[in-house]
Amino acid sequence: MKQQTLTMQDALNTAKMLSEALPYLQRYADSVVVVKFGGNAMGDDAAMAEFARDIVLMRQVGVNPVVVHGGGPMINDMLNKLGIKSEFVRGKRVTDKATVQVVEMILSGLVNKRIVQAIMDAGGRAVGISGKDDDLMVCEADDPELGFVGRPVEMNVQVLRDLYKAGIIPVIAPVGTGMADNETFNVNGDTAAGAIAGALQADRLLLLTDVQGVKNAAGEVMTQITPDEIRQMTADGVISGGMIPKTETALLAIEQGTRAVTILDGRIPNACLLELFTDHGAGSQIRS
Ligand code: X2W
Repeated sequence: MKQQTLTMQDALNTAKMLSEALPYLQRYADSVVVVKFGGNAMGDDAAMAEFARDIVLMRQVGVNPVVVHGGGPMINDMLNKLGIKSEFVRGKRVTDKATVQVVEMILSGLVNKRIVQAIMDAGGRAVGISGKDDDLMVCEADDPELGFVGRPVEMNVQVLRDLYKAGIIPVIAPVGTGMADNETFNVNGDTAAGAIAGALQADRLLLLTDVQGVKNAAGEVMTQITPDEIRQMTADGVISGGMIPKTETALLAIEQGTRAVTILDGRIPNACLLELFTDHGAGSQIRS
């Protein structure tokens, strides 16, 4: 007899939950889901392990997850240690030559490999790359005021298809290459995730962050929003600050063919599963 760690009621609930997930599992079989994992959503090792389990579970049930990560807080820590000052203009880090080297080191090295390892530890297969690999994300300078901040202008996403078709979960650091030789660009993680989701015509883009979602003028989280509502709320100043790059990314990804974008709190346990496989959903879903 199996050792009993659950009560009968808990076990029944688990079985019922799995059964209720069937229509969602069927709906998302073979779909492409781009998940942006922001530095603020990463948390401690336990939270990282849980995120990795969710991603591996998605893969196990036939979804093709593509992970794009951030790492802003980790870049800040290293810049502080090195005594390099850093500032943000309109949500993007002003990036000089010394800063872009630290950004690449932290994103492509430390953060990317931490996520790859967590996925491997959860029993999945993952390969970590940046936007430089196979010219995945070719950029131009976004704005002369920002230095080496990139705006993706050409996406070559075949490498991602090759990886997920082989059962491998791609994990992407938002560092881009340029048109000229030997250029490196720092790309905002949300921007990179939107460009990748758009180029892949992904079924879903999940932007995991540390806020509950998009709030209306009364401060309530809106569960469903259309692109037109987003535009209106931005013009009215209801959407502001750090939410702007996220909603802009969402609109761009939808314009390019992503079916729906969800902005959700990555600190909620099993946020991705809640959103994809339950009646409840999570955060704010943007779709036409
Ligand atoms: C970001 C890249 C990392 C990022 C930066 O330097 O912080 C720009 O601002 P989160 O954790 O998703 O914020 N790049 C241009 O986006 O990280």
